[in-house]
Amino acid sequence: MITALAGGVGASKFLDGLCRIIPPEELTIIVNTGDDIHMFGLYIAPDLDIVTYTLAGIVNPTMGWGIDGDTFNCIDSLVAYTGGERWFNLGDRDLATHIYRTQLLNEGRTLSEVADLIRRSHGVAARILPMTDAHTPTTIVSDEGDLHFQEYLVRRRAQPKVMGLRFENIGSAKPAPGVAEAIRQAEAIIVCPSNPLISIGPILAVPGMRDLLKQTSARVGAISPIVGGASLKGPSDRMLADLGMEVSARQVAELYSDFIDIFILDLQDAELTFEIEKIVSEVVCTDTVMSDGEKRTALARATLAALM
Ligand code: FO1
Repeated sequence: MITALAGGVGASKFLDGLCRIIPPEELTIIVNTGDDIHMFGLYIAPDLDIVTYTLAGIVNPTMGWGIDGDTFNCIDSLVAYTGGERWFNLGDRDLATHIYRTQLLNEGRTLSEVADLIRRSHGVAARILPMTDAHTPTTIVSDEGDLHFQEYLVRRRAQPKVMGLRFENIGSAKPAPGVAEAIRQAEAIIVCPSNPLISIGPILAVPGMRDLLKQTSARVGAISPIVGGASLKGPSDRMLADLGMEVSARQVAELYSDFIDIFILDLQDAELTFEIEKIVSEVVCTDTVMSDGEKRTALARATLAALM
């Protein structure tokens, strides 16, 4: 059994590769829900949906989120009513997921129950768990004031300077059902190449999570989302710099150094191997840039070979 910690787009590409080389029913994915947001009365869970749609083979391949070929009629009509701008693109078919999820949550089902129903109806064999059933949205403390993560990332295109992060309500959150067991019982645990601050960070901030990762007998490996001093996708590099951290794979390794056994970094960063070996017991250097399907599976193979 393999357990993965995942954010959105980068993680999903890796997980797609992984599911092509192992039986997907042997995989449990613990997903960040700090990006979750209420909009138009609906509960939107972007990373859960990105992982589900990618593994179902229906994600928009250009954007890495949303459903391929989706249309945007409903959101355009909604925006016309409210007189606002269409800054968050909820597609018509994607909206069905949010309506279904919200209806079930309103009926008293938990986020983990709903995530399971949704992934099963899309024929996804891997188990997909939210990190917690509580709503713990990420707030970006910025030079423009406090912003919900999606407002910072999508509406303001990651332009505001990040001065701090807050994971709301995290202190009282519990790991979702199945999360602790998936970490304790795994043969190997993989931290996907996701933003260490706002994708993996919220998962690690759920009380008890870091201790579970430190105590598991499984080997834990993390893949760097920073390559050559820049993030491949998203604002990880800018956020690290804004928060006074080094923009490097070494910095990512340091953020995880208390619970990982292996750090996987890109060939472009090979010269950092020696430095990272001072903080993590094993360092593996391989091609981590997943520019096509073959590279996704190659990275998954290299990661498993290092871990098992
Ligand atoms: N990202 C964007 O950059 N623009 C969007 O309009 C947008 C809409 C959207 C709708 C549903 C969904 O599940 C994800 C969506 N994303 C969008 C992606 C999302 O903002 C982030 O990439 C993730 O939260 C980070 O993993």
